Order: sequence, then C-alpha cells, then structure tokens
Amino acid sequence: MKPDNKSPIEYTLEQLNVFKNNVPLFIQRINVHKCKMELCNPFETSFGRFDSLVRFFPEIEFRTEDGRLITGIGECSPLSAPWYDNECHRSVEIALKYITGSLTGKEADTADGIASADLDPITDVNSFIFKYNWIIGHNIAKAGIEGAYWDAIGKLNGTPVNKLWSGIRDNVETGISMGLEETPEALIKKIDKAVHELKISRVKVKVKPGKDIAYIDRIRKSYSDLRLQVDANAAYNLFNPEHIAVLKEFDNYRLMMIEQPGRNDDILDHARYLYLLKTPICLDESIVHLNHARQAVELWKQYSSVDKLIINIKPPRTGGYLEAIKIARLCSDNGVSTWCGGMFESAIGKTCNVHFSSREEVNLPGDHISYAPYFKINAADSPAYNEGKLKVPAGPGWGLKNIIY
Ligand code: OSB
Ligand code: MG
Repeated sequence: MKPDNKSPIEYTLEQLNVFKNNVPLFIQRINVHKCKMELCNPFETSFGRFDSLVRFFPEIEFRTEDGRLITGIGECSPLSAPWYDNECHRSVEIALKYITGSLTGKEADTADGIASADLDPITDVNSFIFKYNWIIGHNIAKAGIEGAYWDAIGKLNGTPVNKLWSGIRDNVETGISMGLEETPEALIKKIDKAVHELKISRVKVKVKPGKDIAYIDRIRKSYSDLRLQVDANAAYNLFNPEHIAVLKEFDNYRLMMIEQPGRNDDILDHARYLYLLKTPICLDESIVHLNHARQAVELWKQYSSVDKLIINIKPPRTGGYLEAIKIARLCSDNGVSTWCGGMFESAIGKTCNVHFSSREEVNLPGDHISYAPYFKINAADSPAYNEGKLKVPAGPGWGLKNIIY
C-alpha cells in the first residue's frame, strides 16, 4: 500500500460481500435491557480486577411496509470503569440515550424508546448507522445497537447473520483468555483444567511487569507445544529499557503474539521500537477504526514487516460489525492475520463474535470462551462447543436460544 491521501480506503457493501437490505424498515420501538451479571471466577488484568459486569441488551422492533414486526437484539459489553478504553457501563448508558433518540426521532433527554410517527424508513446497514454516526466515539454502545439491526435482518430473511456476511465457516476455532494469578502454580492449575477438561489448544495469558517471564516459563515447562500468546493491556512502557528487555525475552518462548504491550494511542511507537522482536505484535486497544488499521499496516511495512503484525478485532471496540468486517478485509488484503477478541460478553455478544469469526479473513482462534462457564447465570445458551471449536448457530439472525434478560 503506497501512502497517499488521494484515495482513502473505503469499502462498499458489495466489495465486502455484505448483504444489502433493500426492504424499507420502520423503527417502532427500542427497549434497552440492563443486567448486572456475576462472573463465576473473578478476572484480573493489568488494569483491574472484577467479579461482576453490567450488560445492556438493546432490542429494536422494526415494522415492514406490510405491517410485519421483527425484533432484533444486540449486546453492549462495557467494563465497569474506563480502564480498557474510555467507555464504561455508565458512559454506555448515556450514549444509548443519544443513539436511541437519534433512531427514534427524539432528544436524548426525552428518548423513551418509542419512535415518533414521521420517521423515514431505513434499508441497508449504512442507512441505519448514518442515523447515529454523528455521535463521536461510544463504540461499545454503537456495536450493541448495530447487533440488533443484523439480528432483525437475518430474521427478516430467514438467514443466519454469518451468511448475510458471506461467512465461510460453520465452526470457529476458540481459545481461552486467562487472567493474572497470584503465582505461576495457580495459573498452571487453571491451564491444566482448560487443556484437559475443555480440550482448549490455544491459551492467552494476561501479563504485566513483574508477572510475566516466570509465568510463561512455568507454562512452557509443562506445555512445550501449546499455542500460547500473552496480552499486556498496555502495561509496558515502550521507553523503559527494562520493559523492552522483558518484551525481547518473550522471544524465547515461541509465543504466537504479544498483544498490546504499549499504550492505546501508540501505534507508531509499537511499530518503530519493537521491530527487533521475532514475536509478532498484536494490536487490540490501538485499533478503534479502519483508519487505525490502515495506519498500522503502513507503519509495519515501513519499520517492520506485515507478518509481524496481527490485529485483534473486537466489534464492540470498533463500533460494530461492519467496521470490524472492513478491518478484517484490509488486514487480509495486506497479509495481516486477524482474530476476534472478547470483552467478556455474555453468550449473546459471544454468539455475535462467533458469527463474525465465520468470515474467511478471521484466520486465528478467538477469545470466545473464558473460564467456562463465564457467568453464574448467562443471558442465553452459548454456541455449542466441541474440542476447541464453537458452532455458528444456524437459526435466523444470531440464532439465539433461551434468552433470559
Ligand atoms: O484485552 O482482550 C482483552 C476482557 C475484557 C477487556 C479486554 C480484554 C479482555 C480479555 C478477555 O482478554 C476476553 C474474553 O474472553 O472475553
Ligand atoms: Mg487484549
């Protein structure tokens, strides 16, 4: 890709092989369900520890011209404080007021979810997103709303969402994300369980300065062939020689990737200070939209090479599924591997991620299963799991069963 500013990269729905709905749909009502959900096991990352999460499930009712009603649902999966990115469940609740207002023709303060009578219909996903895209940021909130659109379009057509997106996989590979533990022995016990009981073959381990090499070394002593990767959630300072030395030492452990070692907004410094590492760098927090992915690809071509860049694509972080698909396409067009990360979604959001991972470009195992079962009471049935793979539900829309919010 030759850098130039004349032709910004954009993709049409046709180019992305994404279904273009032409049936006029009128938004009738938006109802946001809010649930506090308890985790089975507390989870710790470099940014914090949590044992419960608030999830929002926007439900949008659409009416066709001939009076048929279709309801779609999605999930917003924020954390409880703005420590992964700038969103949290409190900000999502506010953003949902603005989005709901925009889609129903009302002001944020008076948005009651009931659409005003004189609204234009929406058709394809761009016409839907256009209604709220004047709102800057608040991507986790937007993704849950777009999720409800896709569920409804799938139901309208009697088609699973992954088929609307030309997904090619019926089963997607899944790995597990493991939180920080007090000792390497405590971590290895959890990994033993995941490998032996769940038959997980790809493990991601959270790391931070001081809780890194000893843990990885211990894992490699038991599991020399395990597909292993680490996630630092921005905990290493790319200007601290001791931190850089640790990142270099990771090269001795045959890791699939080092995820987001440096700050969220430092794509440039990741590219130019880590090019000496053999292990690929995976960007998570840094890639919020298509332009960031393009900039990362350009920088890796300049300072490193594209086979040492991997992008973790999370639809909640990128503001929805369409943007996630665009990023996946850009990566694949440029030889960059991708996978779908998680935000501790309930079974509803995880199912959406599984549909997305059915796309051909998403070529590495995703974080679709955490320390199972994730939540004490889940919001729906999880996709069927067998020996490291999850089945993409075949029913219309997301194909969700037993929703209980
Ligand atoms: O960085 O990938 C991350 C969870 C919450 C926020 C950020 C991250 C994570 C995880 C767990 O690693 C992923 C999951 O299993 O949902
Ligand atoms: Mg991550």
